[in-house]
Amino acid sequence: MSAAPLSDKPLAFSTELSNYSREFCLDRLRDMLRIRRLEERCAELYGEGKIRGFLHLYIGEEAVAAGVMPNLQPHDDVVTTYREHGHALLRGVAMNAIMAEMYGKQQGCSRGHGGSMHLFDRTTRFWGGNAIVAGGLPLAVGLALALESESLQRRDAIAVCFFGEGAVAEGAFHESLNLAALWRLPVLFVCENNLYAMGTALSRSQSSIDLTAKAASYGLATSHINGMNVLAVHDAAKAAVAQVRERRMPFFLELHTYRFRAHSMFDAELYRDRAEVERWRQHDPIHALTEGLRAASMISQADVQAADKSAMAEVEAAVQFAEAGTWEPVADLLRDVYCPPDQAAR
Ligand SMILES: Cc1ncc(C[n+]2csc(CCOP(=O)(O)OP(=O)(O)O)c2C)c(N)n1
Ligand SMILES: [Mg+2]
Repeated sequence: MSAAPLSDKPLAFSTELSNYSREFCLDRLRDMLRIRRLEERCAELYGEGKIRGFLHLYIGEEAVAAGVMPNLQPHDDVVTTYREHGHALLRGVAMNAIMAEMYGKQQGCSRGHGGSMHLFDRTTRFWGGNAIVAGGLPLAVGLALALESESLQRRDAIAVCFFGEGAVAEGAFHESLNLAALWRLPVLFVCENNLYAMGTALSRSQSSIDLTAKAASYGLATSHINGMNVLAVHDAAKAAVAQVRERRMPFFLELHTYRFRAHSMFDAELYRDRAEVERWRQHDPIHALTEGLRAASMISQADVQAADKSAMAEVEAAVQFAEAGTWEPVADLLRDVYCPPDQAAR
């Protein structure tokens, strides 16, 4: 697969739909709608003060998680960034547990200790959101190293790491890619290139914005595709996952995407103009798939409405679950807080 040069414009939705079954396409639509409706509700709840702290929405980027995740096996390892609600959901973490975590309730997937940026779930091998830019990459390398030294049970498992293009400016990015290639580790690096790291455009922080060239310089196989097209993402991820699984070598997959909302709930968005956001909204991954499928007569308006209704019902049930949840007793607040003994004595 060749790396297309980066542009500041979205790539066209050009997929041969007849390669996919109706049910497969509907599932991808459902996946993206579940993320979209969950996050829209979270934004409302934030405004009501029900969800507090940091909240980074993935709205606009859903095709990335929805395209990559179905290619993974339950025994694979997954790490992500703080913009990880969609990844957790599609990895199989229950929406109830995600919403309760957003509220900081004990029934949350991190027992209310993590909040939006630290969703975590051992049973689905979802090893967390991570607040540190590039923080997940060394973890993925370590997980893959463990896989290669482990018993035969998980021999064909891989580690998958989602991160933003802002990670490229960090030393951990380069160290991780280098070691993964040097030690021949099965890591799929999924770079969600949404063009900005907070308010900094990639071209303002990097002398070269060809990220696949950087990855290739460490010996990784790479590909770069339209991250607004869930089917294209799925196909590219399928090929990449197969390579990593079979060859036990890392792969760098760059998805060109865009976040429609602010970086977090505190962001005046002075670094991009509205026309640019509008241009990208024309390539909304949910709308693009829906329209493509309807034009090909693969789905009806009723199918879309049913998928949307089901997503909204799931979200409302999750809100009820979180509302009914319990706060951690004050006496337990320090239970998982580590403090060296000499500090504790002070
Ligand atoms: C090591 C580190 N430096 C700085 C920050 C502050 N920070 C939080 S998010 C962010 C931007 C990251 O952008 P990117 O990796 O592109 O991810 P995106 O938010 O676009 O998904 C920065 C600089 C941080 N969290 N960690
Ligand atoms: Mg970014």
